[in-house]
Amino acid sequence: MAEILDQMAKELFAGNAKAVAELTQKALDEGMSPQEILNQGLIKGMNEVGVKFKANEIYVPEVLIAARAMKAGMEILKPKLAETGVEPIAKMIIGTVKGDLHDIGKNLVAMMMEGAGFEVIDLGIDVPEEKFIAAAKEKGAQIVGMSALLTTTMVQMKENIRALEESGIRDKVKIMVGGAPITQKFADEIGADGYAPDAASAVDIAKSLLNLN
Ligand code: B1M
Repeated sequence: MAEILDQMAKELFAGNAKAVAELTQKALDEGMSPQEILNQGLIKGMNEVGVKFKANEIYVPEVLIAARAMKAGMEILKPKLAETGVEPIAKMIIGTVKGDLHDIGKNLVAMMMEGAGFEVIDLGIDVPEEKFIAAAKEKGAQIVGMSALLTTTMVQMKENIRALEESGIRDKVKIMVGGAPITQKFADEIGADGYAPDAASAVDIAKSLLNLN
């Protein structure tokens, strides 16, 4: 039984979406629980992707291909997870800030977070502060993630944090920021709770912010 899951993790790491989908279905057919398939197959494979990506042993294209394979497995698993009432480890909303259209890095972060068991609500690009606030309230998110790639839009993060404070939900969420021009120093200056330089570290930071490590 465990062999299927090991194989699934390997195929996911290799970015073989078709094989991951087939193995996910096979594991379900053989009576494995959706939770077990998620944790020991899909998340295990994605964790390995995160480790290698952080160590510069694989790069963005490989991560994107692995993420697509993860998605293929998740499409089969998601309805079963819903049926069995398996809860995500936490909820995160994420978006690229107002005025900014870059989303490759943000999408990678979202995929890695999903791969780690978070429910991710992706608000897309060019997201105004009202949308971050409304989504955080409506979804009951524990983490608000913001991405910016331009020096002209990174300042919008500060505006968003101010707006979250004014809306009264600042203390109910952890705010995480990232993107090429963002630094730990900038994150501290604007009052964010966490900063991650890459998608794999984003998972570690998010977990530590929520004491899930
Ligand atoms: Co644009 N662009 N771009 N661009 N673009 C940059 C960012 C730029 C550095 C290129 C350059 O001049 N050398 C420059 C910014 C300069 C600056 O601000 N100092 C720039 C510019 C100027 C522009 C335009 C203004 C160009 C123009 O029209 N004159 C324009 C702006 C549009 C807008 O946003 N309003 C523009 C447009 C575009 C495209 C649409 C053509 C395209 C985006 C396509 C898309 O995203 N769908 C694009 C691209 C592709 C780039 C470059 C080439 C690549 C960005 C990228 O995807 N990197 C970029 C130059 C470069 O970086 N080499 C550039 C790969 C990605 C995986 O990395 O996004 O850093 P990154 O994400 C990483 C980490 O940062 C981190 O994890 C990710 C994965 O490890 N991370 C987080 C990201 N978000 C996070 C959130 C977190 C945690 C970690 O927590 C929530």
